Amino acid sequence: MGSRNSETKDPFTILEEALQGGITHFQLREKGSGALTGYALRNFALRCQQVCQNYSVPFIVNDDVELACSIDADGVHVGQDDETAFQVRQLIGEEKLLGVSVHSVEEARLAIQAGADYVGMGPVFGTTSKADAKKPAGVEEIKAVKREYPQLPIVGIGGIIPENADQVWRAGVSGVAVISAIANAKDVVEQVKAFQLSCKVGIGR
Ligand code: 3NM
Repeated sequence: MGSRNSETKDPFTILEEALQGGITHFQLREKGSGALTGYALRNFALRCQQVCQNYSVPFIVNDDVELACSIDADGVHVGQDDETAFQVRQLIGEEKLLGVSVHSVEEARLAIQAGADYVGMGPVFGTTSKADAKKPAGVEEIKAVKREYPQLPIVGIGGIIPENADQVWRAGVSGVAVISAIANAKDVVEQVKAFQLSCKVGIGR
């Protein structure tokens, strides 16, 4: 989530409520028109980081390796078009989490070689939160990566809501990443709990 993913609510309130609801990771993704830059971005990131620390939840930065290192974030997430995962692993060292967006078994293989701790796969469903999103991929490729690399944590992303999350869990993901369904929820705490329940339903726990 970034500073502009909700038109009605302050981002720190959303983050605080999402943490109260029980999110397990937070990724700062500041993109699109009106995105913060420079000191404003750094200050926004530091405030999000502090809120996450209050709940002992890892704080991950999307794309911006320099920002992540300068504020000592817990991890970095990069796509296929960003600095290569291998370069990022060299820059951030072994301690920080490295997440890589992949779309195939081959990209997953390369991400593992580069030292990824997890991979993001999407968009599973249609999304309006990412301007350059590919077309919805469903869950077949997630299943293929899971079959090939059963130990690799996969996070599904893109258009996921509690009502469709069960099929993503069943495909074998370790987590789902969500922007709009949480940022625009009437009751953020309840929405996060609905996602937790979808996991139990989805994998029959
Ligand atoms: N990455 P929402 S889809 C940030 O396919 C992002 O890699 C995607 O937002 C990918 O939950 C996406 O609102 C947007 O659909 C996710």
